[in-house]
Amino acid sequence: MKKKIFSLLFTVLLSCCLMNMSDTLAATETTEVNVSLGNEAGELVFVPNHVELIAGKKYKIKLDNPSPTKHYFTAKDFADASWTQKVEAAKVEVKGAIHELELKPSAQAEWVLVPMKPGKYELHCSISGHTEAGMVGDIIVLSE
Ligand SMILES: [Cu+2]
Repeated sequence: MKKKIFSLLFTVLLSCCLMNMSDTLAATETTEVNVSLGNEAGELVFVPNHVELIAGKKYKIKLDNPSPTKHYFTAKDFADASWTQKVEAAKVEVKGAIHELELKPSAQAEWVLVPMKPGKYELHCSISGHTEAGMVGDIIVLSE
């Protein structure tokens, strides 16, 4: 019986902590970062292809695709090392784990997140041939 009460208390405490963490993160200032997938000339590039962020700060990564073909923003390790508040696109809000976003021509999406772990993370477009053609980049997360 004692054990049960203890584990219940622990669960309550733990969920309080997690909720506080989300609240704190949600309340901090948001820095906007723009990244284009491809360009109007149809080149297979990210613009910019190098992004520097600071761990623990909140960012709104605004993605757009000005090119005539569809592209992916794939950054799995970066996503795993970040806390995602939401992804917003075309009036839809997606919450939870995100690893990859697909943007059709002229599409836009906003990814609101807090990078949690310093490091160098790779970014690529996972459409066949695009990575090889140079559609790669890196995301550097600096410590606070
Ligand atoms: Cu691509």
